[in-house]
Amino acid sequence: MNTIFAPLAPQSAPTPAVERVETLLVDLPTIRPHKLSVATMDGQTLMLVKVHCSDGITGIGEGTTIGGLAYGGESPEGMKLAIDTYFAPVMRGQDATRVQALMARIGRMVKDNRFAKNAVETALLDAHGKRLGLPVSDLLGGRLRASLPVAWTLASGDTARDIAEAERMLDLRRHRIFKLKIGAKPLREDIAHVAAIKRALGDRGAVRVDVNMAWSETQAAHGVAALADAGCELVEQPVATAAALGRLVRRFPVAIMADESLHGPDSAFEIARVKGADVFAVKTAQSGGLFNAQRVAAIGEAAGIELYGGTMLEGAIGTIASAHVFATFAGLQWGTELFGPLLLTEEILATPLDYREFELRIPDGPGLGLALDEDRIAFFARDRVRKTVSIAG
Ligand code: MUC
Ligand code: MG
Repeated sequence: MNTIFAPLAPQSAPTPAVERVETLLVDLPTIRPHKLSVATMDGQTLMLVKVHCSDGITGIGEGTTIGGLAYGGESPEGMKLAIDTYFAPVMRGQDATRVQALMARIGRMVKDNRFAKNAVETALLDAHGKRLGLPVSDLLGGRLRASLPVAWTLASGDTARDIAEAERMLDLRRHRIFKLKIGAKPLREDIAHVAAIKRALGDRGAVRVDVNMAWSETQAAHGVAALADAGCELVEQPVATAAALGRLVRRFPVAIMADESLHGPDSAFEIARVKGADVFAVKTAQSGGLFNAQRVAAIGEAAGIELYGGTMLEGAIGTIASAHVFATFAGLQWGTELFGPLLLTEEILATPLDYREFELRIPDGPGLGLALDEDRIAFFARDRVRKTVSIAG
């Protein structure tokens, strides 16, 4: 054979690799103080991560917490530091198309840091979806629904104000499920607050509560019974420990939901093993990523535990990443609380999210299906020099 004219092996495109990982903190105000038993929030900090790939594609992810370190072991500032210092060197030069393999590599070098891992995995999946022209939900097996029911959290700290807020949400046809944050006040006051709101809303609105672990088991024994009498249909994490939560599940017919005690697949398995909750509040950040959130849901479903799509009050990016995941759950009996962006005064997307008829529509474009308003993000970014407009005259 004439070697000079031997056909060349077909040239395949080089495998897209991670080129650069960029992080930034974006501080946004909330529409009103948001009062939880652990903290009062006047604003939210989004830790945004951009993964720039060698094929010119950039994926974006988000990490948020509630009240800095008041809710859990990670903060936006800590996530940024962990990603810049420890994740980025492990990611640079690696195949950007093998998301699970890259997350496993990160997992070998970085322990814990579930929220930061979730942010990075979101960015990798966003990039890969854009590369393939597929929504993230397709990368996760495909969506079972086009939109998700969304609860609203009443947490102004004032009963009359909360009732007025709920009425406005009903009028707007934006929310008809209301989650009340309690646990900061004496039990008797909290119960009166819940009962007054349920009385005002009647059958027009479902009422649930989140105690954020504030009660002891004996307080919870009184509290859960009184809440059931007041018409509350779901009690989220009334006590801190998984063991006490499991005992309450056996004691009361009202549904008890695990939130803070659910830290990904291992804890999901432990709770499922003892049937320690009626409902799982699945959160992508608490689970340590989108794939892990699917694993938590699968464990819950296998154990007969019902599902709810939770939030860490993420902005638009984290919210839509969660929506892509929750859309793949077969059972989502308690809907979701993906209202985070609506708690913020500022829009950071070129096209706002579509909340209507009590549901959030899941974007169907490639990746997360979102376009950022980069000027607004730059404006609200921490430590950025603000652009000022000088008026000549
Ligand atoms: C939590 O504990 O569930 C969800 C809604 C809200 O207001 O706070 C979060 C966190
Ligand atoms: Mg909760």
